[in-house]
Amino acid sequence: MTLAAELLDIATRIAREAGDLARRRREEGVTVAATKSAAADIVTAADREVEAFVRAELERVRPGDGFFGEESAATESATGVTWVVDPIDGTVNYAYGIPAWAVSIAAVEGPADPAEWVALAGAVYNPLTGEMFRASRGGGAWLGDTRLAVTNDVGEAGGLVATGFGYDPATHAPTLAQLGRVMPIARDVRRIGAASLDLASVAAGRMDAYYEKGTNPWDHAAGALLVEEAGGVLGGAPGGRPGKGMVIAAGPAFFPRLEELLDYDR
Ligand code: LIP
Repeated sequence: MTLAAELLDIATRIAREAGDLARRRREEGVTVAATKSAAADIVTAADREVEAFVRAELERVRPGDGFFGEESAATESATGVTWVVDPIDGTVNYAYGIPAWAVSIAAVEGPADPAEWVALAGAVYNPLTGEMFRASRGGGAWLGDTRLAVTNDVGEAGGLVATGFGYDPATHAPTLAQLGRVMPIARDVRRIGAASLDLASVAAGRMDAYYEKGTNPWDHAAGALLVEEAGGVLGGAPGGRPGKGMVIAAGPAFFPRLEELLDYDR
């Protein structure tokens, strides 16, 4: 078994257990534990508990690996492998009871700078639909037994484009200006509220493209590998064309049309 396949098995098992834990906690009710960058940027008690569970499991089965999660301090890797974890991606959906949130777990190799990471394995699990999206480097992207492939020719109607809006009010005006530029080439626009599911949707051909400014590695590391392994093109994420601040993902024909309308830095 290759290292990537081994890491994917671990990511998949832990994502399933973590997602099921988060689902059970949701059934008991939601406790908002804190806010982060803005009042709207919330952390629930379940975010913290699920991240602690994932972290402890990874430490047990892969001692020495690094950890880079949304809710706790990062640790450096002694093995070259780092786990990039969002225990509940789509926390606002989770809190409101909207069934679009996921556990996102990626294993990456590389130095401390996330821009230089190479993702080896990634799992994105939506416990409410039971869908486990998974990919390993060179091993393809999968949903169950179905190998995933991005869409390519979007035709005259334009692409179905997913996006997101950051919590920082200073970014809202430029974000809306970018959206205005994209609309003419979009069939329609979706805002799902969980970056990992947006990227998994592009990998699965359910969306033609996704872009968002201001996501963090834990939001996009696993999903970016899904897109790459499904034949998509990436910008601004590990494995993608250089660009910081914005992630862009689409099929090979649609990607350049979208990229030329967007600005990675704004
Ligand atoms: C969220 C994303 C969402 C994005 C938010 C945030 P969280 O992750 O997935 O789509 O627009 O900025 O990063 O905070 O719910 O894990």
